[in-house]
Amino acid sequence: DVDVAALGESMVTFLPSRPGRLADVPSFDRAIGGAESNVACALAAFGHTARWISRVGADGFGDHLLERIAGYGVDVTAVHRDPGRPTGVYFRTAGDRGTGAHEVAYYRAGSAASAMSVTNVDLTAARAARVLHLTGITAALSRECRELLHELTAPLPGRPLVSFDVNYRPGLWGDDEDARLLLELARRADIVFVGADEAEQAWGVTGGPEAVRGLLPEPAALVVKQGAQGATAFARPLPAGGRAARAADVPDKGGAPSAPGPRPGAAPPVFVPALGTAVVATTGAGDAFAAGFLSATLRGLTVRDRLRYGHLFAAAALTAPGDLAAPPARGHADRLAALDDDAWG
Ligand code: KDG
Repeated sequence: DVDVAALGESMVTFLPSRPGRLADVPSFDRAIGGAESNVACALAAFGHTARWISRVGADGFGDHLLERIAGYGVDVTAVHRDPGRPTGVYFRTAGDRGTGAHEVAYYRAGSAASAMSVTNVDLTAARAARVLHLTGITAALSRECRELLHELTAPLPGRPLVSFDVNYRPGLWGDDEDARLLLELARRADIVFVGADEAEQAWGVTGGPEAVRGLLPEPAALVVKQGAQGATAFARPLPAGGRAARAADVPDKGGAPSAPGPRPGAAPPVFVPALGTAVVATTGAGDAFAAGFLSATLRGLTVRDRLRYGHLFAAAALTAPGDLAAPPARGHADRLAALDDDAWG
């Protein structure tokens, strides 16, 4: 089994050569994007075994995605080529300096990945992992993709730990099923990531992390990201059947052991402030955060340290213009994560 399998659509991304409206940008630089492969790439670059599962077109952009993602050390052998459908692409503008707001133009309707289904995706490869990472973006792509997520989040014995990043993209949803579907999927997961702003937009929750937990009491770990402020996690011991939970019982150096099985009762909130970072682009920061948190989860670290690794990975992504940044070097991250609370931030 790999440490993490991540399933979802990736696209060739076109980053603007200069700031301004999409209508005015004269040229673009090619990069790659895709929330789930971003997580797989960051984890592989940090030394974990990671697999990306998807479909791409039998075209040059599909070649490019496979080559770049494999270049991070990610196993791409479960990615299928579809000769009948193209690889998706998207264009974006530079974020506004103050708010980070940017325009995005997707060209992904009818893409190879949007046709992912329970019959044309390697479910065995998805399940042969300690953690299976999924996002709400996939739910917005097609009915077949929704069925696939439903299948992969079914509460079967021995399933991998399911990690779910809500990743609410209002522009991708063509119907008004978004709030219900995203909530249903989040409730079936073991680890959930959601921005406080997304929870408000998707579900109308305004009361902060505690209010989000009220809506999502089931997942063993819920992480509510609060932008530049920090993030709050509510984490119970992970389910005993989950493969990551068994591995987490063997802490690596510096990590506190986690208890072996689920324990009833409410998990107290743990807040960790974000690192002060000069932001270049926010795209991909949430994926990096998830990768850092999952890395620390796989290593059996404490809730505080899982959040710290999330912030450390996110800080690296915030300072890069594209989606993907190299995660911090392992030894450096370990030293920063071990700082006293007073020195952190
Ligand atoms: O999190 C970054 C992603 O949003 C970006 O890579 C594009 O996956 C993407 C999407 O579907 O929005």
